[in-house]
Amino acid sequence: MAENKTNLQIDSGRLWRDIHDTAKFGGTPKGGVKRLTLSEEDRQVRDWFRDACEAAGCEVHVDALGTMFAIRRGRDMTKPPVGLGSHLDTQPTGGKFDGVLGTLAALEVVRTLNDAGIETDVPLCIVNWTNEEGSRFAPAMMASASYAGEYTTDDILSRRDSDGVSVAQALETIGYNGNEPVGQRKFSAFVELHIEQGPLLENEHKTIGVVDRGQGIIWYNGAIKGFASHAGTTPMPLRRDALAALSEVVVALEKIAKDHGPDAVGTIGETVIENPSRNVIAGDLTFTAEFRSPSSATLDALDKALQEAVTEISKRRVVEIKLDRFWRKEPTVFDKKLVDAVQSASDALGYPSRRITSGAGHDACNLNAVMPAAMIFVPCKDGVSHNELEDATQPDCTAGANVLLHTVLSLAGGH
Ligand code: HGY
Ligand code: MN
Ligand code: MN
Repeated sequence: MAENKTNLQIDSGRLWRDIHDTAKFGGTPKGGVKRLTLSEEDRQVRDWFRDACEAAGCEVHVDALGTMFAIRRGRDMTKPPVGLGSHLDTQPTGGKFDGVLGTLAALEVVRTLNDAGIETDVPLCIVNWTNEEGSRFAPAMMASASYAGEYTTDDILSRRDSDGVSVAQALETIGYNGNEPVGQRKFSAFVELHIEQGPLLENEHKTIGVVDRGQGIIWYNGAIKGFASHAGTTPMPLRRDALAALSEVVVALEKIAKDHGPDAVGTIGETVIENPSRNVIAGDLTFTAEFRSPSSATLDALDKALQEAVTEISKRRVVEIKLDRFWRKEPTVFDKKLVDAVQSASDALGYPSRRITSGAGHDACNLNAVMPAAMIFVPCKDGVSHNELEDATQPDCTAGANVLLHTVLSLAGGH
């Protein structure tokens, strides 16, 4: 492992500027970022990112799902690169840091090595993974899941958003329908820097989270078929009210998550009532639901309990409730050697750190199935994320990028 030149540090002001400059692509009046995957705003930030990587001497390639790979040459180009990066798409009420920090910090690592005239033994590859968020197109972490072989490219290209636009059409519209086969580009390792999106690091005054595990996730698409009828003339006992049924499902899911202890969370994030009207009892609606836990057995128990609750509510309320469990991601245990490399880099730089499980899903969680992967967390204000209030400090972002720099140097050999 090349000695850690801990006096080598990233350019904090440049990274901070990039984070705030790119926030204008999809910037919202409240200071957040709305940059749904493969949208016009995503195209703008992708173009900015491509130009910045090329200006830093990288060669940029795009695969069939629009994932961007920026290669920095190393001494031995026959060796697989060390990968670093994250995602640039955001939630509808996203912030400036989720995904962006890890992608721009990867660019900053390359710029810092350029400035220091450091050549690495093996190449580096900065990656911007398409559709990490899973908000416009499901599932989340879609492109890295395909890269890891969980889905075929054609399956993902055919996924549609709520307006019926397919991934293939959206890629073509923004000009990022690359020709490189998904999964062709191999890596020796992948390291992702990300805000924690939770409160632990901030509460414990830790600068670095050395991520050793990631929660497992189950996603459902739900539908309830009741009977639309007049809000004024239908007696309460005769109603087959889809929205009242959903409200029971929401409360049941919340109770199930709470009953399964601190290592379980559950959410119903979306619902759409078909032909809603204030004086019509809701007949048909769709909804989404999810569970997460670091334990696979707990995920099984959560799923079973929800299926039972839905069956009981459906019978009692005489409505049809369909629950399609269409995505399950097993809990992640990151590569021990790589996690230790992150720990050593953080220790060498003197940052207070702790081991931590990721509550959120990340591309690195998918990649860990096909290569050694690890993550670095930094605190975010009040642990808030997926909210326009999302915030982080320049010193913490700088510390995370420095740990990324030295972890990558230890893996890629820097001289
Ligand atoms: O859902 C997640 O955990 C990630 O933010 N896409
Ligand atoms: Mn993210
Ligand atoms: Mn996110």
